[in-house]
Amino acid sequence: MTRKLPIIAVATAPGKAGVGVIRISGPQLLPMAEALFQKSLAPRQANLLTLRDAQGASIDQLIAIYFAAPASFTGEDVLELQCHGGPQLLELVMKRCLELGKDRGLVIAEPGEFSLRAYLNNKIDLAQAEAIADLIDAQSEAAVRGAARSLQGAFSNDINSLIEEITQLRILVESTLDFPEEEIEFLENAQARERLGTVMKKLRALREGAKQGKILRDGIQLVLAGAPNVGKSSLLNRLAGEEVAIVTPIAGTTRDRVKESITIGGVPMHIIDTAGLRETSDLVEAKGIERSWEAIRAADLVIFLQAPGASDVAQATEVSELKTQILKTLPSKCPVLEVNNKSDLSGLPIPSQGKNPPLFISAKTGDGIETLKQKILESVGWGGSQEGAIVARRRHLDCLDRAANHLEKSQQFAADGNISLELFAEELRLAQDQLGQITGKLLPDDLLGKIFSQFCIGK
Ligand SMILES: Nc1nc2c(ncn2[C@@H]2O[C@H](COP(=O)(O)OP(=O)(O)OP(=O)(O)O)[C@@H](O)[C@H]2O)c(=O)[nH]1
Ligand SMILES: [Mg+2]
Repeated sequence: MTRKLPIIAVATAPGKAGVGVIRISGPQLLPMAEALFQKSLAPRQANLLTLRDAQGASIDQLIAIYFAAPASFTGEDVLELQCHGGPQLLELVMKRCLELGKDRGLVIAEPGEFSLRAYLNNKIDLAQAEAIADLIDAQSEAAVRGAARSLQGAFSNDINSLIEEITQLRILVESTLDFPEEEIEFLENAQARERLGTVMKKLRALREGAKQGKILRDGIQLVLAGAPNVGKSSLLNRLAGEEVAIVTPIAGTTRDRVKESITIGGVPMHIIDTAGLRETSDLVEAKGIERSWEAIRAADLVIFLQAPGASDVAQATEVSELKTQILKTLPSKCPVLEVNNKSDLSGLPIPSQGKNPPLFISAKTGDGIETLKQKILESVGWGGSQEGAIVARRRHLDCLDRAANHLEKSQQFAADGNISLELFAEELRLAQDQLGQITGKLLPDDLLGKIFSQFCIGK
């Protein structure tokens, strides 16, 4: 994990391009860099140079920039080669570098190893390293901006200031642990409960922001489910703005899941159209329906689509049975939006009843689709504001949840009749550890390996 050998990788995407960048990082790189070009390299300057093979034949004319440690991305010496962007050419350049760097132990970098080194050399913290990967993987403009904010440290700063506040509280508490008879007095004098209350409030706000950040990063798995022929595929096509799925008047048209990614209000949505749910003796359709249930089991949001025709009693019962079955299958906390399609057919004005009027749309005419989009965003808890948004991961949310649990426990140990300063302080410490895991201050080594191995090579 913490090897000290110099590493090399192509930093740009595979394929043909005007420019392809190769990056080398390691301790004391300058002699190797100068041996490559047989020229001295001025640090932090663009050097236009020719790279030659062992026989002296030119491989490429390129721009080399040398960054001396610690003023580089990884905190080590870094050599960046901006070559012409041909895959074969980059391979040749890599080969030549590996040849000349052999004595120094130059090896090909593992996925995420450059970012890992930046993290280990304290150039960035873990949340920022994750933000680099998220910036590159961002699926919408809002996600790009959120990842950039996290990379600049917006999320880490909030976490760090919370850790600092907990530290101050711990210092106060631990300094009075030796005087147990004064526990109540201490809590009051130090305004410990109020301060804890403030920390908890800030943590809640941070969690809310991180929840939004996870939606921005991962998007939403939105499953369109319902009986055959209600217009699921038509709705997918309407939302996607193109004919992605086959639509016919025949019930049972969609046999397999059809997936399309779009953005709604800046939020990435992975929409999954499924086979209509019904009893069937057709083997292929039955397999498709099993896949519909699988999609429902993994959904972040399900749209349960219905259409007119359910007015006769038998069908109405079927619809309500289907609804019950869907509700039973969903992951816990996964919201369901009940939507009535084909509003153009019924010819009725769209009714509005109470707080949550039923949603009526027409996939055919586009009626009600804008309202549906708003409802989709509301259902998944999207706050609507992208200002100041960051990106966050499940890992961050889990740490914030665990930290909140510890703070709640510490609050219990500060409650009248149950005061224990020792346990109060211990829960504060545990909450702080959880927050520290987000920025990587306290992180088990195996987890570190897991996080960075998900990066791509050259990052
Ligand atoms: N009038 C009207 N017809 C619609 C609307 N939406 C879909 N349809 C029609 O309803 C029929 C079924 O539509 P699909 O989108 O294939 O329905 P589905 O739910 O995907 O059906 P399966 O794949 O069989 O489960 C087609 O003939 C569509 O043209 C709508 O809003 N209004
Ligand atoms: Mg369909």
